[in-house]
Amino acid sequence: MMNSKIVIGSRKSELAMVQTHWVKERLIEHHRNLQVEIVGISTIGDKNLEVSLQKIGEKSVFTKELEHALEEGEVDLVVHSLKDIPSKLPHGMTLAAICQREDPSDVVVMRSDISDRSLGNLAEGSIIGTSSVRRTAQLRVRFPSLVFRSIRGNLNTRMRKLESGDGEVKFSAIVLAAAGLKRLGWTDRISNVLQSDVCMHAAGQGALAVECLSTNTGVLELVHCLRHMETTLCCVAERAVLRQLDGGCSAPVAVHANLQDNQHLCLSAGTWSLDGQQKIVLSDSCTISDLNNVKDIKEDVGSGDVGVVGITGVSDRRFCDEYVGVYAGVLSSQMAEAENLGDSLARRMLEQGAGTILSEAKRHSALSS
Ligand code: DPM
Repeated sequence: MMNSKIVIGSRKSELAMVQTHWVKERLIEHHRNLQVEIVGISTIGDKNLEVSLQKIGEKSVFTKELEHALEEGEVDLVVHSLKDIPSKLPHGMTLAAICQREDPSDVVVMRSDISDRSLGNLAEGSIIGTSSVRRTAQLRVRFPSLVFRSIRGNLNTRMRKLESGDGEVKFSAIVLAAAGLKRLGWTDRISNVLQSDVCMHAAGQGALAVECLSTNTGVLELVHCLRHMETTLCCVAERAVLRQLDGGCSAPVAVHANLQDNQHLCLSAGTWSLDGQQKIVLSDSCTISDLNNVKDIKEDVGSGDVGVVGITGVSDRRFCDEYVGVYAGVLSSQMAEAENLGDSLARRMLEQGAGTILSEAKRHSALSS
């Protein structure tokens, strides 16, 4: 073993730390002698708790400082929620692994004293907390009598604001990603799961990603054990839509991909005006070739104890192949198919006017938030 210590960078929120520890545990399971240190780093998204995401306006609100630490060599890899990672990565960065996805759905958490209610039977004018224009646009049309208000802060803060209010504002419910609640052990607070016909999720929602310098073949090799083929293909298609539509974390773009029979990749994607009145939602699917021959995504590099530094085949082209920022490994041709599916679906959306809906939505949300 050459170098058996790695440093992982993470945001400091409880959710980010739980996610990073999960990755650390999986790595130690696969590489018994590995020593892992975790370093907490604050991001703009964490520092500006009172300003809405749209106003900060940066696509990389949650990732910039972590990437800086990678560039400076302060950390070897960083762990993020994939949905917080822009579809265009800064030059020199790669997503070395996308882990098996948790439930990607959005869920409703009702305030404790009205936990038996649902969005459909709340009093007119009840306030629902979410800062996501994607969620607001989709839910406004379905529940026109409810009022949607921004709520910021990490999950713990939001749960507190739900129970005790936020200044003058008294929320009846908040909308969150199922994955975050599950990881924090708050599954029992979920009142309703929103199916994709009610609220489609964000690109990459529910999946964790490991980012590193694309030249760091040691880390690319080390994290192979974390890669999950089905999740990776779905997320490449979803991210391709986001990139093609030029949506960031503050755009009303939603998606849903799944792989059926280990062969058919099905993708739906939509964009909405902020009031939800205008929308373009399309679906398509493609066949992913030879997936049964790629039995195990982990097979393309050695398993067991590996050194962090030192790998053969560095000049091999496969180490450079990237799809929407995601490192391909042995899956290059399949990832290209997934990426094409997302690209072509988004191009059809643009032909039908998605560009106008999106630029209007972005202009309005920048003004109002
Ligand atoms: C992004 C959005 C939100 C986060 C926008 C969106 C939600 C903001 C809000 C891009 N990142 O989804 O339309 O609700 O005000 C975030 C969460 C997770 C990752 C929390 C959540 C955990 C789940 C996961 C915040 N990022 O969405 O409830 O791993 O996907």
